[in-house]
Amino acid sequence: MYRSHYSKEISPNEYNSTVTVAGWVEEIRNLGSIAFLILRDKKGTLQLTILKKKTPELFERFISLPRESVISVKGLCKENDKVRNGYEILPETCDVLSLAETPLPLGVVDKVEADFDTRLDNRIIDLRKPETQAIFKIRNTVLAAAHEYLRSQNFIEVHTPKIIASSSEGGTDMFRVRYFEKEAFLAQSPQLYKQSLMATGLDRVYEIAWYFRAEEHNTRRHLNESTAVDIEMAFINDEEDIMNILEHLVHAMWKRASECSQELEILKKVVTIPKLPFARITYDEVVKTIQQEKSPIEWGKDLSTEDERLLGEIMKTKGEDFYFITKYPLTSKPFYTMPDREKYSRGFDLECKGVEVSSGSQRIHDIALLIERLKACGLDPKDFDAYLKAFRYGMPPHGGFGFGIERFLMELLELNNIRECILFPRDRTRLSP
Ligand code: AMO
Repeated sequence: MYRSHYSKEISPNEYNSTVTVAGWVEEIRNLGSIAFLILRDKKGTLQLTILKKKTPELFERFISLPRESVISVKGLCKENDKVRNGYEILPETCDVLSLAETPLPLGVVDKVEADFDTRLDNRIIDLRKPETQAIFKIRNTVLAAAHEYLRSQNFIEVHTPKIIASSSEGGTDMFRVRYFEKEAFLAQSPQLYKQSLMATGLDRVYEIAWYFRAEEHNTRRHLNESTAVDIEMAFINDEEDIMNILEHLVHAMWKRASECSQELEILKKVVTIPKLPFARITYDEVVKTIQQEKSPIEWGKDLSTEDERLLGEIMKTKGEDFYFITKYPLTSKPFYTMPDREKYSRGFDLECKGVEVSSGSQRIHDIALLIERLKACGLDPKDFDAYLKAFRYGMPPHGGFGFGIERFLMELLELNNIRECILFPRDRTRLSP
């Protein structure tokens, strides 16, 4: 193997023995008779120290290596308390595994920050930066926490089709695809399938997957391809049962993130674990509160970005970073949402510091009411035949939520742009890399 140890896994036991390390050449400092090469791997960096007198041929090879080339080096590991890791490696042999071209389109350790588009255009190099990698390491950790929490609550993981025949969230922002002789769409949500599963006896399911939205607007918090944690559960009393799972899920993910001390240090962030339960505020209360702050919102309309921001500030003064907005008007929620007292619904959103991170609801499980609501929303029940079938032969009361992973990470790490939280973002103008 080209590597026996990662940089951060060399312990004092290895001092005075031969190790093999491998990675990218981050920096070379040539002081004439001695050169220092900083080698970077997944765990961090280490120092190679090359003495010209001792290994003249190796010295020449090292100082001419272009930055970001990939090498594997075998050498003696020596204790040195002047070096950051407490050790340095004195190379004996070096395999150059790949030479990097010059100039680099983007520096990895440059002091001057490149603009965001240059970073995204060269994402492979951008992802070599410890601060970019830290986001994806935290992402990996919080998703592990999500799987663990949901499984501990008896949810089973499922995977539903992403090429679908009808829309669940409204037709305008669907990507159309040609499916042989028919027209199909890319899924905006697993909505219709996760609900259908409630008719099978698999009464708690979750899915972590990709979704596609052809939203035209290019904002700092929208993606055209994003990932989400979705759940659906049956035999609920009302939406409160769903909100309870959601707040505990968020708490478990947030808590696990707070334990990523190395990554948080790299990102210079502190994550404070929110207290449970999260505040609940009804839509009516929200409208009243923000109208007092001169918002032009009309009852029945969805909150604008500015309304959400305003509410976020008000809730902050009350010490609430997370809060549910409950009892939305029926008109502002999708057809499958359970109505409540005439004009209201059992739909809710979870907000974090003025940004929606999740929405969910109790659903309609009575087929007659479902057909009525489809028609009231201007939809043709015939287009939903396959979905409606699930309601004809015994469907328990149920509900669920969708929780955007990139939105969550953006808020968790207080990042300015949602594109930071996805490896290769897709937006209105970006389809590559
Ligand atoms: P909704 O449309 O509110 O609900 O989406 C759920 C969550 O997904 C995230 N999200 C997005 N993230 C990035 N870019 C986008 N364009 C984008 N659109 C949505 C948000 C949002 O809160 N079927 C329902 C969920 C349910 O009721 O179970 C749905 O899709 O974090």
